[in-house]
Formats: sequence, C-alpha cells, structure tokens
Amino acid sequence: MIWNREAETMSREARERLQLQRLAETIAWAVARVPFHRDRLGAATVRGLPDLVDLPFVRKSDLREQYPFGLLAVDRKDVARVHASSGTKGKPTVAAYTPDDLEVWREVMARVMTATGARRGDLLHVALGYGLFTGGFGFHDGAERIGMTVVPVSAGNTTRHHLLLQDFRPDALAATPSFALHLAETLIEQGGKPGELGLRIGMFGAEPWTEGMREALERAFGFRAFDTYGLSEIIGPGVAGECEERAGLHIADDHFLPEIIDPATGASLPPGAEGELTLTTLTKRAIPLIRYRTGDITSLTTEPCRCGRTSVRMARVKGRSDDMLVVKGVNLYPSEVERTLLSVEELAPHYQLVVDRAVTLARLEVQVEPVPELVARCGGFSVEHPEIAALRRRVADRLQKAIGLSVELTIVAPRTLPRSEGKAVRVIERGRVS
Ligand code: DLL
Repeated sequence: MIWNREAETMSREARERLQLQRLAETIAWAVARVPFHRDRLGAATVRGLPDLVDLPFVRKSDLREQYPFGLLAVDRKDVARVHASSGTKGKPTVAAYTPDDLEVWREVMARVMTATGARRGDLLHVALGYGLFTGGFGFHDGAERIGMTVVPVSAGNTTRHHLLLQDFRPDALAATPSFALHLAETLIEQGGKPGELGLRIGMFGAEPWTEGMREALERAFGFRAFDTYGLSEIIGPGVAGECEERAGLHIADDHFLPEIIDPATGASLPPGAEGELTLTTLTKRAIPLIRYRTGDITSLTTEPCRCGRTSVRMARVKGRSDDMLVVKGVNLYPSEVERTLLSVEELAPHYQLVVDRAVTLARLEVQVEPVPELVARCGGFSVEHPEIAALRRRVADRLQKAIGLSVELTIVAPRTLPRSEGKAVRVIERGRVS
C-alpha cells in the first residue's frame, strides 16, 4: 500500500520541478524572516537544483549558537510545538513546528508506516520516549493519521511493556532496536515468548543498527523489521523509511532535499558515493534549514524501486561522523564491529566498545556477551572454558580481517553489559583528557 500515491510515485521531472519551486520559496521565506539566513544567503538566487551546491552549509553548532529561538522564521506565538535533542554534547538543539509543519510530519510518518504494511485498525505499541525526543510523538501522530490504534507506552518500565504486549497483542511495535532487544531478552527471562506475541511489524530507528541486528530482532519477535530515519532538526522520524522491498530507505524528497557531501571537503558527491547526508527542508515554516549537515554517513540511489515509489533512497546509516573512531590510524564505525559480531552464532547482540585514550595510540577493547545457550553448554561462564577461549580467538581473528585492526576482544558474562531503554551507548571512552 502507498499512502500518498500522487506524491510518492510522481515522475522524476515533476518531482524536480516541485523541489525547485519549494526550494525557492524556502530560501525566500528564510531570508525574509531570519537574520542568520539573510546574512549568509543575501541575494542568492537558485535557478536550478544544481545551484544548491553554491549555498553555505548549516551546522549543528549554528543551531546551538542560535539557541533557543534565533532561527525561528515565524512569530513565537505561531509555534504549535517545540521538541529538542537530548543535548548530551552541549545545549539542546531546538525543533519548532507551526500547525502546518505538524501536518507535514504526520503526512511523512503516515507514508513511512504505510510502507511497512501497517494499516488502519492495526494496534501500535509505541516504546519510544515521549517528551522532547521526537520518537514517541512522531510515531504516535503518524499512526493516528492512518487510523491505527495507538498505545503510547513510551520508553522505560520494562515490566509494563511485557504486560501490555502480552495482553493487548499489538500488530506493530515502534522502538529503538536496542530497547526492543532488551524487551525480548527480559520477556524470555520471565518465561514469556516474544515470538508468540502476534506482532507482524517492527518499526525501528533513532540509532545505527545492522542487518545482523535486524535478523536477531526478527528471530526473537517473529515480525518483519523496518528501518526509519529522521532527526529532530529536520522534523523527527519520517525523513525516510524502508518499504516492503527493504532495499534502502525512501526519502520524502518532496519535503526534504537530500545531498551527499564529502565530510572533509564539503564537496558534493554523486549517487552511490558514501558521505555525509545533507538535508534542505522544502516545506518547513517554523525553522527552515538549508543544506543542514546531519553528520550521518550514508549514500543515495536514484535507481527505481520495485515498490513503485519514485523517491531517492538512502542506504542504512553507518553512523555519525563524530562517532567515528580513529584507532591506530584506522577509521572505524561501531556498526562495522556490530556487523562482524552479529555474524557469529555464539555471540549475543550485546556489545560495547571501550576506547582507551590514555595510551598514546588509542587502544580499542571490544566487549561482547555470549548467547545463554553456549554458557549453559559450558556449565557456567568462565573465560577459561575451552569453548569460550576458542570463540574469543576466532572472533578476534574475524574482527581483525573485517576491520583491519587487531582489537582486544573480551567475552564477558551474560547480562553484564548495560542495556538500553532508548539510544544505546556503544562507545565508552576512557582516559580522555578534555
Ligand atoms: O532519533 C528521530 C527518530 C526517532 C528516528 C525514532 C527514527 C525513529 P534525534 O534524537 O534528533 O532524532 O536523533 C537523530 O539519530 O542524526 C542519526 O544519527 C540517528 N538516527 C536516527 N534514525 C536512525 C536510523 C531521532 N534509522 C540522529 N539509523 C540522526 C541510524 C539513526 N541512525
């Protein structure tokens, strides 16, 4: 099913015409109302989409400098809702919405959710946080737009989730991949069976995850899992999402214009090349953003999708450019380690990277838990047990081949690594001098 056939299947030419018209409107709107944009864009004229590359970027630091309302292009009184990022790395970045912006958000979320096979009457269990975080409200509003029955459980309180999942028997679950895994694991410990909850669809996002994680989630719950992408600065979840072909995420590019740039030089990169995703809002009125550098590493494709949607698609996000680790001169994203770990049957999908910066050349330790079946077979957990010791050597070897770096691999006892209730923290830095 396609939610908005006209918008989602329009021809390339019609789409580009619409994008150009909306881009010109957005620039005019921003320049007329926001000193920050006026100073930077001045009399910029965009005659064609390729002219976009001549415009300056907006960075997260610009948003912080304009905190809280410096980038508003409407009167504060015309803002219907405010969200914000968690602000773990400084002041939060503020997202604001006019009533029309909220309409756009509902529309793009309705598209993303319909693309997963969700439909009117399906019951959706929302296990994403409600509050300043956009996850809970984004899925909630989109589901109501489709006519789904929404259960707004929010994140945290695992026992409450178990009860409601078992009693309400939802058709779909929206969560971060790491929290969903935690829900499955704890439910099994309580004697429950996640695979028998009757869930058909899992909608995931808000953090990087791999195909291996998708398989682990699908094995545990017996549903099909879909990737949803978004960020609060642009709108929240709903910027892009997978359809049932699961061959990349369809970007709602009639509302958000994507580009890929080289994160080091800022140069524009062609379809297929991996780089940093940069987005321009085409319909946002409260805080329009032109060439916003998301920090997310991915690639784009304009190849047609079998589902019939004609939008540009983006690959799964590999990670944020600022989450990239440089260990002994090798660039590494946590998701690359995840990919290798999750291809090993005896390992559980619970891992953590510990980077020790106290030593001159950063050292990387990968900590990972074994599956409970292995521990049971070994008669309890011991790193010295021959099976666990052999597993350690085998995985260290595989990692070395996959990422080109010899890492210290530690197999830790089951349930020792922290579990996530929202976005998982995959990297722990030790000895960082700030
Ligand atoms: O995480 C919005 C969201 C909520 C998306 C629920 C999907 C589902 P922020 O808190 O502003 O917004 O964080 C945005 O999270 O720049 C990416 O680095 C990361 N991210 C979001 N979705 C994905 C994904 C929400 N599907 C930041 N894969 C983004 C990988 C993702 N990373």
